[in-house]
Amino acid sequence: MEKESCTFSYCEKPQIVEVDTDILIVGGGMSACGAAFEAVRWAQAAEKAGKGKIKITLVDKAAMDRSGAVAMGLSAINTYMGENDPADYVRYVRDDLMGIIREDLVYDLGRHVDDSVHNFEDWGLPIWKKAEDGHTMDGAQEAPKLREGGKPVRSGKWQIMINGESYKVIVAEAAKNALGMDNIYERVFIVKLLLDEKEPNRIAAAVGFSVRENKVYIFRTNAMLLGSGGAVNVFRPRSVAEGQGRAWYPVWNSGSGYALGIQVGAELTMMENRFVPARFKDGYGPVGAWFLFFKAKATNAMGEDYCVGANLEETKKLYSPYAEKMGTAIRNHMMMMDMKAGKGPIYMQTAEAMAVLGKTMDAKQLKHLEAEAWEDFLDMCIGQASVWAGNNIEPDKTPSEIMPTEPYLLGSHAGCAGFWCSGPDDLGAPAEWHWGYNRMSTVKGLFMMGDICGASGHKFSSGSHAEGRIAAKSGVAFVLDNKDFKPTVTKSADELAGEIYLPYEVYEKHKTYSTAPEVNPNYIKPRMVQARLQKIADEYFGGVSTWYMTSKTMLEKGLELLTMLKEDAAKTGAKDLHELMRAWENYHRIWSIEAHARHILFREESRYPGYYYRGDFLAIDDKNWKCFVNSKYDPATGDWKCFKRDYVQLIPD
Ligand code: SFD
Ligand code: AMP
Repeated sequence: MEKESCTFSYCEKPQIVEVDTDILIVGGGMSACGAAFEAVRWAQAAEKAGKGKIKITLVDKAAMDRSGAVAMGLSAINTYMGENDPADYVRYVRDDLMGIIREDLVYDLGRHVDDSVHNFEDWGLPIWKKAEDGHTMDGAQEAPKLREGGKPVRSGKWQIMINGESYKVIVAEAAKNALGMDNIYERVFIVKLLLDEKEPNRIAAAVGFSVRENKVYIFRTNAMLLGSGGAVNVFRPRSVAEGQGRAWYPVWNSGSGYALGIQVGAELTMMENRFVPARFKDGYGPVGAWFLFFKAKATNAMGEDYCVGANLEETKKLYSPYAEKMGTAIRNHMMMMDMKAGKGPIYMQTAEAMAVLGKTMDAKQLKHLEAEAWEDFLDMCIGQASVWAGNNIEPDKTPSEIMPTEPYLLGSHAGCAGFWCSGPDDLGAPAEWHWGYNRMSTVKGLFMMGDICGASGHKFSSGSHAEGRIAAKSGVAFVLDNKDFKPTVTKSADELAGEIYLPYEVYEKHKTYSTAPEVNPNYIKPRMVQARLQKIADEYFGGVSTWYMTSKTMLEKGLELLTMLKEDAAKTGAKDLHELMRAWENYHRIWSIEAHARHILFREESRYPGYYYRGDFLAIDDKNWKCFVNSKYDPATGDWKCFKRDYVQLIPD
């Protein structure tokens, strides 16, 4: 078929908006909000010191108040050090992520994260506190702030409870106040990044389009802070038909974070990793508060703990010494053992847990406990509360089903897929782990934060915010050191706009060829691309339909099918701006899943049982694979290379 191009002969030509800035923050989520807040502080200090003005601009595909993973709110902050030692945090993250993390990045985060949490409280986030007599007070009750010595209610060693329905609104407000709305572009979807024309491997610009107006944006920048999240809906979700918008990871994080960086050649690390959370069935409600705060047990249908006895002994045979650490992947693995043996459904024993807690409570406290159980969902996953209501589930009377979800790609929860970034230089890390600016990727001037900064999971909301601040501080330093840089973009504004609007043009050109424009031999609709992508990923790369199982032969076949999907996806037809966004989201998903599959193929072992399995290498093989798997796409040649980098343990056991 002829190659399509956009000359705006069929679709309306957009207005082109060009913005010149010193720092461009891409994303408006937790890390981007942290970056905005911190960048302004350092820029103001630099200006006061006579170093000139630094312009900071933020662009988000959505509205910051409710964009990203924290849109619906959260009921816990999962990373708060308090009385704990950041070195212990490193041990915890290392154990949970099967032994391979960048300990410099994780330690660095641990030593900075609490200040973000203290700020959240100052900005109005209600944090639960322990009263003198040890009872739990929710955030509405009068109590000293954390900064003033107030004791948080810990659900686990690292997690604290909050009344967090408005968490994102509060954090976004602080970022917006710092930056000023004139410097913020909401509902502008970034499609691709551009390298500088004159200086090799140097970031220069980002281009995108408004999802509401007929406008294309070109942001030329000196430094860029990328925080546009991980990837959902790359694998076929468990939910079907009209429920398909439901997933655990936010449906609007479509792999842009990965795709944008990969395309300009930033080095990736641990992209073979993924996250398969155990969640309340169908509503995807969180389990952490139930396990940690309510002390509930998860069992098989016979009421047996699936993480002990024969299951554990079997698991040790393949996955020792990691099995014994009982991390997230290992717990999943043993749950799946029972599910595959027909011992499901798996239940969270909510009623038992509440009965135990209720033993020491009076009627009023019991009512409060029940409210807390509902609030855990209402604060962060309203759909799950609806599932409870719709299925007549009263948590104090009935257990609830849990299940492993479809896989997601991310690096800030119990996952670590992302970019290889420069770390701090004061923690004794190998010299090749820091190349000048903290959190800068291997592309000069391009910084990574939150879900897409790799090999450093368990940052969560607070840690992503803190990481945004770390990246912003070094981003400002970078700009001050490179003041004279003038970004140069090779392509003209019209060419760039034509590339972005191509799916629109394709649709307009051919739409009358068939009676129903939805079915047309000249283009493929975004929905169809997505269905095909999800089917390939699910069936060949280890999704739910194969119980997360894949192998060399399956991966190779899937990658072959992906190549053909890419060819067809280049002929996507988009009927409006919304579908144009859907088209580009799909391209970003395809880049993300390709990186994922290539990494799994390269790592010849099953490092993350419970997340995915290589049937041809079912065990963990520390002798050959206790190392990072990194990769790099070369934008000049189109080659993609995977290679090993040494893992170095910095914090002793
Ligand atoms: O229940 C573009 N997380 C939890 N953290 C906690 O501390 N406590 C919890 O309770 C948490 N839980 C939880 C969590 C995540 C999810 C998905 C759920 C539940 C359902 C983790 C944190 O939320 C997470 O670590 C951070 O939010 C990560 O921050 P960041 O900045 O990496 O991603 P983001 O916040 O999702 O923001 C992404 C932004 O990018 C924008 N964007 N903008 C422009 N152009 C494009 N092409 C773009 N693509 C994306 C988005 O709009 C958004 O602004 S629980 O599991 O434990
Ligand atoms: P979740 O609700 O599953 O996202 O978990 C919230 C927090 O609790 C995260 O820090 C998890 O790592 C942790 N967590 C969840 N389940 C368990 C468990 N069974 N044991 C220990 N930690 C858990």
